[in-house]
Amino acid sequence: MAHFPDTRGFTGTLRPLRIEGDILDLEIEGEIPPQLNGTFHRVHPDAQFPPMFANDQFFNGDGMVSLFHFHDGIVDFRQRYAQTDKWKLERAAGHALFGAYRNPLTDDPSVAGQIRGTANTNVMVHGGSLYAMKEDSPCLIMDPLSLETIGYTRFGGKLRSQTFCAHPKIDPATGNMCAFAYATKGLLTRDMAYIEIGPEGDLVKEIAFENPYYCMMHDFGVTEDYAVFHVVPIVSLWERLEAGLPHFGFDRTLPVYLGVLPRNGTADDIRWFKAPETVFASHVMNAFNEGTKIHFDTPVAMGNCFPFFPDVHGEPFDPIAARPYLTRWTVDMTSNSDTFESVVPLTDMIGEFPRIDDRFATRRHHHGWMLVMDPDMPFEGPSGRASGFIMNRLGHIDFSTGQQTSWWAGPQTILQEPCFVPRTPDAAEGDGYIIAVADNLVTNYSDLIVLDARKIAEGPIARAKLPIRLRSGLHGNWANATSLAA
Ligand code: V55
Ligand code: FE
Repeated sequence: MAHFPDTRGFTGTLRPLRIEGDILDLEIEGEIPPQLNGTFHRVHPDAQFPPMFANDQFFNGDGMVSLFHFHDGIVDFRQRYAQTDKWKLERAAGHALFGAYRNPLTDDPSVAGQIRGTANTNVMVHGGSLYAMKEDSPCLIMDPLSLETIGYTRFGGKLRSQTFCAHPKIDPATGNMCAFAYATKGLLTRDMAYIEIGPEGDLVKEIAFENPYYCMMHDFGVTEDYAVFHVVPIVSLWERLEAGLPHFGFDRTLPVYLGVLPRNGTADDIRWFKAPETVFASHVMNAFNEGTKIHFDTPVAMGNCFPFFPDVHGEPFDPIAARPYLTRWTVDMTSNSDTFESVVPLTDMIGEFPRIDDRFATRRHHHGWMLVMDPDMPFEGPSGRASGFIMNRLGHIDFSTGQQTSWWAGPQTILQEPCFVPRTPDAAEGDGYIIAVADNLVTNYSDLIVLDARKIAEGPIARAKLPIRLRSGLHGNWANATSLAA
């Protein structure tokens, strides 16, 4: 008999959903542009069974994958669990067997040595397969349309890394998926790898290297010539796991680095540039290089953004310092100095979940979108959400003109990560649509909203309406119908 913890992480707006199913032909408000032909996959953590510990955290839930299939102005919805090894073992047992987030010392002994991944962080189509990813584990392969799980892949046994990141990018020049991995040789190790997967899903590159210290390596940047790794002190130690502390904690006494690896180089070619001060950064909007000069756009906060990964020195969580602002970090591979060349704030919008028109990844981007928190707008939803962030606006920056626009989702709604869809395959950069899941926390329904990407202030042109509210999610991606046939 399931009984979830009576805590904020499992009740109210974070009540588990656990619904798998299909809805053919969602109710539409407005009109879905008929040229939207393809799929939007996104994922949220959603524990299959009550967790072993009442203080279980959000990032530990089993991956629940949603598919919005757009065709002929119609949107079909499908939702399935990513059937990880963990999910299957727990399904067979009828209860949780894996314990705390990234702490195998808390697992039931019957699952010792099993892959602990939840595939709950990102989903992306590549080479006709759906990659469901969690950064502590190998990549899980699913069927993009049926959402059937095929299983973990090591790319024909060729990938040496035990893990695969949740934030790969597609290089538009080669069609390669550029990825990385950390803790490649085991939990808490400093071993990393830069990885490229060819358009057919074949491993074409794996460059092993070490990072300055073990930390959460959640995202990275890829330019035409370089892979760029931001090292932020969200750290861990075996002693923490033995003591039953959260896997990660924030350590402000450690430096922030930007590591730059030439994509055609070796581990010996990496340079680590030190940031002027220790700050927090998680997601990367995009990176690009002009010769040896590398620009890296990331939302930067003065303090820790993760209250559930508390400061290792006991500093209290500061919600104001946790506000991120998109910032451009620049380093130069030919510089004699091991520090950043510049740190330039790009906006005064408080924002995270940055995205670009992915067809322009690795090159200078002229458009970016992100979720924005506007604390000055009224909010009618239940207060005290676990993350403390109420992402009530969608923001757009036109980097050519510097113009910033945004759309407020209203007092009842929070937004999930936006995704850009080009109007046509060869449309100009930024000419297309933004799609995003919008959760109404009062009516408890979610809509998939569609906006004109260059006119977001006008609000949605269409909504595909779900008869349920989805759980807060992480990441998702669009795939054209043609790439599904690949
Ligand atoms: C993040 C999300 C994760 C995770 C590590 O910053 C970092 C997001 C959903 O899981 O395990
Ligand atoms: Fe992420």
